[in-house]
Amino acid sequence: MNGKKRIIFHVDMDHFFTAVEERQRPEFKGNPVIVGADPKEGKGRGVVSTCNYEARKFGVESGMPISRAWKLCPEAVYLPVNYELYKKVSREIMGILRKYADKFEQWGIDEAFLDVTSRVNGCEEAEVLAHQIKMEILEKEGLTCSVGIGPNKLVAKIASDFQKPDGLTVVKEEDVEKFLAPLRVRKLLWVGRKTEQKLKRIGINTIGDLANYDPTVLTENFGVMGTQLCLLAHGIDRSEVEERGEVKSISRDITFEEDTDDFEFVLKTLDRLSEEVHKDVSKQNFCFKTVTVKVRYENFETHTHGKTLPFVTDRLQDLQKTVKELVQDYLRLNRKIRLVGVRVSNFVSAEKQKRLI
Ligand code: TTP
Ligand code: MG
Repeated sequence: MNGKKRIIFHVDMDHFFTAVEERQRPEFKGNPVIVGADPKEGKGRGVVSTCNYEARKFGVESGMPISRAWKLCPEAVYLPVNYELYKKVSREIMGILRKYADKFEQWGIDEAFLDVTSRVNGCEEAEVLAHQIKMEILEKEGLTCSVGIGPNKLVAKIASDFQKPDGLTVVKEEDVEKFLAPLRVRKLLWVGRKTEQKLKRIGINTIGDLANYDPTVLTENFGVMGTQLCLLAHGIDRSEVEERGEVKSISRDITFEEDTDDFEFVLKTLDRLSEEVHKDVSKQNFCFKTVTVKVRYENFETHTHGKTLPFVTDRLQDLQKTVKELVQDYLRLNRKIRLVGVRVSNFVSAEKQKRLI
């Protein structure tokens, strides 16, 4: 770090699962919507995954037994969890966010940290950038999010939760302690229900109470965690935004309606799968280096064959040409094929790639 003050964003989608559902079915908008287990008219056994803000007015919340949600709000629209769909939307959103950051870290399905230090000068510019991000997500995905801006991950994360939905909260370094002081200790990362109870017993309810508490007593009571808690309460967090390479590969498989030895057809299918994979890769702003094909014969014997290119690319032609090359050996065997698949991996973000050139 060159001494420049860090500027970190935390972006968190608003009522994510239900927002995606409402996007698919606009007629639900304005009504309470709950995604989770089947309520079975109050006899269901699972939990609420999430609910929209209309349902929250009735006291419904994530993690609550679905039977309790039914009691609180029987008139809500209840929907099952369509995880594949949310994951797909999540990947697209992460693709948008990734290009705005020097360093990017996905945190759960609908959240991410962005280190934007080199992209802006000061908090005003950071705020403009955050508006731009919110706008792009709204235009491209039709979804709102809340953004927190702070000098570190801890403060950014708490800030994104401060005004929800569709919020934007900026906390300057000099205002950190004032911002945190009135909030419940539970808001701090790593403070779970148990620690919260223990802190309560010694009279600590807010982050301010914790910041003012004698650090030696905290260490006596909580060990190493006591010291950590003390730092957090003062808004100190030096952890870096870490590139985790969350998405390791993107692939598509298809099982033929009937086992086939029509190799023209197999090649055409692989071309189509490559197009689909390529679409996903582009959406996420990735370049790739490794291409793998999968072939399953009629007796379920399955083979994969991969190749790492001598260059990084984001071009469909490169993908299709490599897939053709890789599959040749399997086609020569004249055996009936049941399934084929295409996978790309070894990603570099396209932004980074541009900077490297
Ligand atoms: P959150 O970001 O915690 O919640 P949210 O996006 O629904 O609402 P908010 O506007 O307050 O951010 O979680 C993201 C998604 O993760 C959420 O839409 C559903 C899922 N989830 C569960 O399945 N179970 C849970 O207990 C929680 C907290 C979330
Ligand atoms: Mg969320």
